Amino acid sequence: MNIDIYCTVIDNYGDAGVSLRLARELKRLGAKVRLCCDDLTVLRTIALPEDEDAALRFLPFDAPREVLASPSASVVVAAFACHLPTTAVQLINVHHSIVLYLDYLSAEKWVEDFHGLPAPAEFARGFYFYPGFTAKTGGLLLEPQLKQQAKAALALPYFASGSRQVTLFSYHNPQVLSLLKLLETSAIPTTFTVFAGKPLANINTLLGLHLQVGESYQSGKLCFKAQGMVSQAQYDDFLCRADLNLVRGEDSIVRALCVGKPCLWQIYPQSDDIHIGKLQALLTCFKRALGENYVPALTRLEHLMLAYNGHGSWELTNFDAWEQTWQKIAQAMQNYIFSLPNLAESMLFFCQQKQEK
Ligand code: TRH
Repeated sequence: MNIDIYCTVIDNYGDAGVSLRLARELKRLGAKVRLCCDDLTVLRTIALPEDEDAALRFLPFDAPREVLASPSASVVVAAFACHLPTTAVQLINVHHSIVLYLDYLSAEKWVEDFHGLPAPAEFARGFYFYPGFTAKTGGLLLEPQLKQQAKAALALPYFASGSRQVTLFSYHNPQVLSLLKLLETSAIPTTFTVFAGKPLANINTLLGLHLQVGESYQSGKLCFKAQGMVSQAQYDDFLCRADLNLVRGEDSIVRALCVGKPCLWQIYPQSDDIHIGKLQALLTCFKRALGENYVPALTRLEHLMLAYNGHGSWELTNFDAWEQTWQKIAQAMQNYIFSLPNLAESMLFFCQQKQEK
């Protein structure tokens, strides 16, 4: 199957990140993929050189017709409501390609109803394609390698390095300060790997520092290490080795959940606090999936995540006692995540069915 994925980078890394993971998975499953992106610099910051080969090509968003037409794609993915370039639209109409409108990830219930529905406004064979947290959605990008890597990391004891290893990938977030105060009360010292860009700027603002990539700062039991951006593969590795992951956006929360370690999600902020409803929908989904026994702990986690996102107060006082419970629910959440469909497999299956009709 020849698949073209179109992606525009609005801000940050998530749009390119998800498109890249999807492209890589489709390639692994035997498709020939072209990833057309309007910011190849962002894409190549998080990709590995070996990602690009005969089966996966990175192209500019407005790639020329002679390139796109040889051969023309049988499936076109328009990621995150991007407007397809004119050349792509013309070729889709000539070849009656299937068009999938890949949407943002959400655990809201309505996603199940809209996943796979025809979207005939623009093209004869256009469909909405929703990632999600239930078997009735397209599922998540869960490649077998990450599953193996996460399981191997979980077999090692927590705090193996002698301190709590925390990855910090956030937007501007004053609530990080409340978390630091809590961690100062822990019996175990904490080392933060703070990623460059918004997370590092946030820590510098909150602590009145001028920390640069490569530098460290120690304050009591807390140590901060400023880390440059790495490839997705290396970031996954950081997540697997950490004891606590502070993540943001849709792609890093999925990776953190896969890893099966405690995590806090700073969800991408939207107007009218729409994102808060989405955050609660995720916790509701886990309560439904994991059952009654997990509801009290998941409710505590929900309060913690809400507080981390600036909604509600920090009720937690004994971090160390809570952390043990947290480690157990993180593993239960991982088991559930691993039971979900692989988005790339769902996509190929969906397209094969549509092609047979
Ligand atoms: O970068 P993000 O904030 O992306 C966000 C959201 O996706 C949001 O929906 C979107 O609309 C907005 O951008 C514009 O967070 P996210 O989704 O977690 O994506 C981060 C990507 O960056 C993910 O693929 C992991 C990757 N990454 C690396 O490859 N290397 C790194 O060093 C780090 C810290 C991240």
